[in-house]
Amino acid sequence: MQHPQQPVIPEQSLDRDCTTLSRHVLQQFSSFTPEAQDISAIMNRIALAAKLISRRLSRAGLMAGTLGFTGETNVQGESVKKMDVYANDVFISVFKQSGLVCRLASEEMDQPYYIPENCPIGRYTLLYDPIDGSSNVDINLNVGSIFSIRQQEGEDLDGEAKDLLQSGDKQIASGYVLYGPSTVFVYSLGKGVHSFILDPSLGEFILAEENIQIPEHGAVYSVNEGNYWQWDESIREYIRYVHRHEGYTARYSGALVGDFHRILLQGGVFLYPGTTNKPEGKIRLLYESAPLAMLIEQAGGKASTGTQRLLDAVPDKLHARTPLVIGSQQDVELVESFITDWTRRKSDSEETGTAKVAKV
Ligand code: FDP
Repeated sequence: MQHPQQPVIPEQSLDRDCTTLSRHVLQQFSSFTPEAQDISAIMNRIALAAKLISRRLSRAGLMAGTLGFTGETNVQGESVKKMDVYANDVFISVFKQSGLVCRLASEEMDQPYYIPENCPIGRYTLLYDPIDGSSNVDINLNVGSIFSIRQQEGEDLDGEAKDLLQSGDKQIASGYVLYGPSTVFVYSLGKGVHSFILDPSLGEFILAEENIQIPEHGAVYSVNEGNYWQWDESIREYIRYVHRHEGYTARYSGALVGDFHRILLQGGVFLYPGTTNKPEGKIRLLYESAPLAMLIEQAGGKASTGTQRLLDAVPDKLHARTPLVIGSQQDVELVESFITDWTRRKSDSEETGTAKVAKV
């Protein structure tokens, strides 16, 4: 009951404004354990990184030395952008002297980066893609950051981080930041998927949606169709199928985080299959597809390599890639059915020596 002398407070909106990311993370734990404090502190630092990157991106066109390429090539053989370097350094800087994270591994670094003052006390490893979709940076379109947190297993005395070469089920948290018209932070600790929007006036991520559930089916298919000539016949058959049936629409922004976010909220499927030039596709397992796979499963969707559950895939190296099919359950299963069907027909035709028959 309201006390007569107390002002009437619009409780719902205030409660919502006070549900910051850090409060929400702590609420995910049943008690204020050391683990709860650690994870909350890690999330706060990732949020700080997100704010720094968001600030830089919003001013990029106004500041000298922020856009364009550095002239270097990264471990993936891709041209490095100045924003990639900045964002990569931001993640390292926010974890310095934290005592939380001993190792960081990212798309931009050949080997894991060890923060000496945090080792060996820092029991966690942060895997991240600092700027995902970096071809969008110079044209002021959406980009993202993706992250995954794993427990460090063993001492890693040889510095090879071999304990990271395990399945995606080893992740204890994952998420992404979408730098769009607003900056959105989405995360999961294995208890649902939750989104937050950066309120620039407060400098805080405020709860937008809790326990997001992806629709079982959506109209969107999101794929770079320019690779059609390089795909396996099964993927071509799937694409011909959606071209020839009512109810499908294509969306592809060139930034996985943006395309994934649309599908998480509205349903559909994102795919980056293997190509002739890149049989494993383009998307990196440890810091791109596995974190998103954890989120999609938590939201009731599905993530697959096309032939197996994505979270079961075990990388053979830090920068391993996998084909990725991710999104609504029914839409992922439809893509998988084309792959299974084609594989079966191919092996039948090889056995009998008959010609391959196109399905659609
Ligand atoms: P980028 O290389 O620009 O960082 O995995 C990285 C990624 O972008 C995804 O964000 C995006 O979906 C995809 O690659 C785009 O690749 P294509 O240009 O080959 O379609």
